[in-house]
Amino acid sequence: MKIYNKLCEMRKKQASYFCLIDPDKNDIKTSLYFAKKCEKNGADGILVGGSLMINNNFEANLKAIKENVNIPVLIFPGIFNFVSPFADALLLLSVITSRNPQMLIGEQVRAAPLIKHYGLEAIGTGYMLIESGNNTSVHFMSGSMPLPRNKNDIAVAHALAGEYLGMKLLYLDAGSGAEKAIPDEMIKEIRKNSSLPIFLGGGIKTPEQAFNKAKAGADFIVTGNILEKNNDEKLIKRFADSIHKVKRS
Ligand code: 1GP
Repeated sequence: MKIYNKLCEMRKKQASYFCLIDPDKNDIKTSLYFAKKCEKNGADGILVGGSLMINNNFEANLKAIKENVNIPVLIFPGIFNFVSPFADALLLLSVITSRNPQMLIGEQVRAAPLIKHYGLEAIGTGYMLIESGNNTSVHFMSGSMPLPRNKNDIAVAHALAGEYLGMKLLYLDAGSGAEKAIPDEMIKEIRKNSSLPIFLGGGIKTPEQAFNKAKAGADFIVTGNILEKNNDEKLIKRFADSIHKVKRS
């Protein structure tokens, strides 16, 4: 089954939990250890990626993770050279809140021939960057102004535009290490107006917060920083359990 279809099946049952691993911050041994802990403690999938590629560690990390866990492993690319066959699929992000053509279509054009070469499943993703109280790496690196966090109508218009343009899912992101996560009200408004699967991350610090974001309508909750800062298996389990409480059927 294609991973996109699997994600659609997963969202029909309950909200899901994805852990983000940034290969620039981990060597292979650490990434692998962490990915296994995530799987063991109830995570439903792993995202691998980041804003930069400093250590040239990406593909080796990805391959090690993919070969050692059974949950979906998705590439979450900052730039076009995050393309590798050692994943179940790649979220082909277009930063639809941006007005920077490089992030809207330029990076995707660079990535496309390699995606075809590898026969990798690419999932067209409308990536929405939401203001989060601080300047995160993705704000700066994408050269984009984030969408104001209190403008639900503008957020809905972007989500609709993404859907009408044929994007297959939305990724709502406050940016890694965001001070403030995306407001529940904004998620509810987008959920009311869009039928697309929603990934959501950035600045989520507690299982309760994750539960609220899932309850508001996000299908796949992503955490990165909070797990990097706390090497705590129990925390992974608490996140997974809280998110899984949100049933859809
Ligand atoms: C970043 O959504 C992810 O793109 C995760 O953010 O690292 O703040 O959890 P955090």
